[in-house]
Amino acid sequence: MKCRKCGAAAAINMRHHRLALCGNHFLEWVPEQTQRAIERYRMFAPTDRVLVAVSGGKDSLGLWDVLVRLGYSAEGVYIGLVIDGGVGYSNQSLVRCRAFAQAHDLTLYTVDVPAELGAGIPEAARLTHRGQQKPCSVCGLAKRHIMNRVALEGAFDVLATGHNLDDEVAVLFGNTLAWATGYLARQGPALEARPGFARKVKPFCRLQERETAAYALLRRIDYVYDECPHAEGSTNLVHKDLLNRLEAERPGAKLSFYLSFLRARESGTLALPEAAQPNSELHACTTCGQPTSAPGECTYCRTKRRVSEKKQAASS
Ligand code: Q46
Ligand code: ZN
Ligand code: ZN
Repeated sequence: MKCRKCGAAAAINMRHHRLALCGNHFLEWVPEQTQRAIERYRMFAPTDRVLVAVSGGKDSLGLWDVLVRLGYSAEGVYIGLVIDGGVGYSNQSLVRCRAFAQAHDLTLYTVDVPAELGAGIPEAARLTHRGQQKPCSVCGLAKRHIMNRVALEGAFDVLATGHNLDDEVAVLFGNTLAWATGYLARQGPALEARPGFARKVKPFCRLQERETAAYALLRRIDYVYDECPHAEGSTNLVHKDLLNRLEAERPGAKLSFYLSFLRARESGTLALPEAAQPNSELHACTTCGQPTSAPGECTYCRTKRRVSEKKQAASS
């Protein structure tokens, strides 16, 4: 297989694009594709300040690298979840993020979840019974809350995450199976800012996971290979596996499913009920001030309060 641009040996063959490229041309292609997505979905302008949520994985560090190469002002935020006591997965993630920021002379904000929430993620889930089998619900809640806070406090124009096509399609597939119209109405490459909520974008949404992995490898980005141990056995991974099998049989199925969905919604062919649109009636949390759907405290602050109460009860 030869590179379509220069005829050298191809480093990657992207069957769904009918495109094979050598390493050098692939390293040009990824930023070009990212820039196209940024423009197509009006994610942000060249002068905007971007906050990239980094986990130490290939997608988020790859995205940070691409944005910097494209000339954007991009700073990073790392949220220390303390998934496994901070010794294995979590610690390795922070080490990789710090090393990347240092090597490229970039600013990295780090937030320590136990210091914020009163406990690491698995412990908080256990104490609040929010994670009967998995701590992912508390984890998602804490990540959304903290990322939003850092983006707003730092007056960033936009918060960027490294979600790739495989992530987006798996979520779309899950939401479609459940006909979760509320989630379908909100899923997309760019989520507008609302009072108290930062604008959120996913510039890698049209790149497959194997492409972001190839990019990170070819750029020699030192990233964490392991997934979070709690991801194992999740419905999301089952959907990813199914979709990979479909893609192997029908190259382009994933991209077409995702882009057709976005086009149908954009054109109004797929009319999602108004009621499913983001709730316009939001209240400021009485403790932290972030928006919440019901008057009083937001779910994050309630969780934090319960963690503290449980810990106090256990120590007395
Ligand atoms: S939600 Fe769950 Fe992830 Fe949090 S606990 Fe791990 S698997 S990191 S995307
Ligand atoms: Zn080439
Ligand atoms: Zn709150």
